[in-house]
Amino acid sequence: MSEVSAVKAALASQRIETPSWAYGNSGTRFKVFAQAGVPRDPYEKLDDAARVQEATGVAPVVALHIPWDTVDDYAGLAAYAGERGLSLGAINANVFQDDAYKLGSVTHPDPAVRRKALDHLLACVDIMDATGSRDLKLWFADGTNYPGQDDITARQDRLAEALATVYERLGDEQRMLLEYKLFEPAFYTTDVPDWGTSYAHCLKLGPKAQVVVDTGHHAPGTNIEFIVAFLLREGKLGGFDFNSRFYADDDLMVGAADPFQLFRIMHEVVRNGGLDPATGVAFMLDQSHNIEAKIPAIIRSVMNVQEATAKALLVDAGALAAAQQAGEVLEANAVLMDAYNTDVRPLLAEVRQDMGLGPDPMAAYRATGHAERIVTERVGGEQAGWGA
Ligand code: PSV
Ligand code: MN
Repeated sequence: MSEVSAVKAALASQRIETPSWAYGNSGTRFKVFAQAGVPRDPYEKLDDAARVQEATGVAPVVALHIPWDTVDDYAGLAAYAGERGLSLGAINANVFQDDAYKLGSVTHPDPAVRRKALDHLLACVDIMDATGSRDLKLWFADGTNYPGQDDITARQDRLAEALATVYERLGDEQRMLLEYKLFEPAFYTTDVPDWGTSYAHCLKLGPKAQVVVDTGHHAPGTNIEFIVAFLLREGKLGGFDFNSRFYADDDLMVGAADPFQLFRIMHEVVRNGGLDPATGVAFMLDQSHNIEAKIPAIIRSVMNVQEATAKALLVDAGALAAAQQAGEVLEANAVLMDAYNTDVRPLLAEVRQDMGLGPDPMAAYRATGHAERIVTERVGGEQAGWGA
């Protein structure tokens, strides 16, 4: 296999998981703007996800958020996905939208609230059994707003206890991905604020517990690619929640704010073997399309991840290693920049054509007429969105 064909093969086999909630309405805490044609239930979200897959060929997995995607029959939902060439991905637990969770969920001082949260997490594993999902994604809004509000150490103990119980419930092929986030909605302490906290809990739990890196969940200036390299080296990177940020947790399209950072992250992924499906790194999107059309925004995001991946694959690893070994700082940097500055769009167009797809996913989607159809067909009912 020539080098170019190896790059093309890697690009064709990459899998990017799209989030069900990105197909529904979302907004800021000031306003949720409704869009015509938005799905009204999880089935219509899958219909839209199928269009993303049809246009890109690399997005056949859809993550669910429970209870936003509650249905009576999860095996039936998985079958519905299968009929559309999709499968169901990470089950995202939601223990942050109930009044009971005002002071926390699994770290709440009241054991009854902790039990309620734990029961939800265990119910999510039941759903995974029905959908065939591999990953349980855990993000906790838990934390405190004021110094003295609660005991920081006791909250870590409660968290560890809940995680251990869920870990025990996981099947052999199932994993738990523990997401961290610096702040919001808690503003003083957050119980899982950073990768180190997540890593420490995952390490204690065992091999089925892995860290998930949401690219929007760090302090400004944080070197995310270092975190990625470290976690991959330790075999503890479960996956990404990709999105872009300018300020806080903006949830904008991945690669929109800083495509160079996305390239640097993907370079560490490639350098450390994370593109190999055997490592289990899940390339998930976690985005909200508040003002832009949702399906094209998701297609654009998939393309942005592909472009960063293609550039990372084009890094001349031999030349880079030689320059690094020789201490040739400028040469090493130039090797990376050469790859980053390559226009990979023609290469990706070829990859798509080799897969029997149109060269331009945005144009391919536009040509289907799906955008117009859903506006006329999806009338009545309640649009999906946060909490729906
Ligand atoms: C929290 O900000 C987060 O990144 C978690 O992944 C949630 O599950 C997701 O956003 C959707 O609200
Ligand atoms: Mn996330």
